[in-house]
Amino acid sequence: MRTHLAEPVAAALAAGRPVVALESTIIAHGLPRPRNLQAARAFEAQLTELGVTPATIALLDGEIRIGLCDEQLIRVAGDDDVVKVSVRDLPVALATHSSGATTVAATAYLTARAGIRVFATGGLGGVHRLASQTFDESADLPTLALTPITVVSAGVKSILDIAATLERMETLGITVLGYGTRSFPGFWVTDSGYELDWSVPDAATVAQVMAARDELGLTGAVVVANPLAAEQQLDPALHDAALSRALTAAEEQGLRGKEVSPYLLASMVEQTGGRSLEVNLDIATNNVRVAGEIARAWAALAP
Ligand code: PSU
Ligand code: MN
Repeated sequence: MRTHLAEPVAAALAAGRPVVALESTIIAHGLPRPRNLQAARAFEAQLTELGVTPATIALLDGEIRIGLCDEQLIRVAGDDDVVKVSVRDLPVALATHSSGATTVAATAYLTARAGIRVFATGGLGGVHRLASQTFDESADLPTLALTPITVVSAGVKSILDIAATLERMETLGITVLGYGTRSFPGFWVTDSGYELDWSVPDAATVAQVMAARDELGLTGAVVVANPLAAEQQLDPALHDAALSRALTAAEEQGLRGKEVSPYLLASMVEQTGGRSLEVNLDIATNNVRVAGEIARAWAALAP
């Protein structure tokens, strides 16, 4: 078998105890070293403290790992041969015994396949600016349309075309819930300026939505959009200035495919003098907490 469930994850699933999956591309390619390893460990510790079993997802030497030990986390955070793996890369990575960090799309797919219902990330991929010319839309969206998972994010990164991403999520039948808000978050900033149709007050309501989704036999994901508190956000003026410089730099580089998102994230860190990184870590911490609460509410619902 090429899928390895870590022992604590297998035990929690068998007993119906709460489990939260964590994405690894944010660790390997979304956050700079050595903060990425500290963050990966902190996310897991945060869940353990809540009584939730963490399951960081990655590929190591051609094997699917659902839950990593500390040595394996160190590899994902530090090894240069850990590639970015989206859904279409999964079979190739397995067949060639490669190691990879999984994007939201690949994590969602593997997480649902392992019987885990909730996962946490920073921000989802989506439709890139100028996508009408480049066709650059993250595989996160079509995968979430087909995957029974609840994913907690701070919306989509403002490097993207947020309006187009929201339209695509509507088309694809992805349920989007504002967590305590009707304003769609803009990742580093609390409010993207776009309104959502639905807001839920708490984790118990998200669990009820998940149950109703199952009852209806729907295929798609539930996206829980969880904004940062206003006092934690990146100063919107700094954000806008840094973003326009990052987008210009990316265009000058002529990047394509899977390089685009990591480049823009790293460029934002540079353009904000490291401030966007601190905010990114707060975002992920905030999402991990909410995902833990949802997993607990879900476990409490199940018979
Ligand atoms: N959110 C973050 N940091 C990240 C990403 C999301 O806070 O690094 C990653 C996710 O793995 C997401 C990916 O799936 O960026 C999107 O990449 P692309 O645009 O190439 O599909
Ligand atoms: Mn892309």
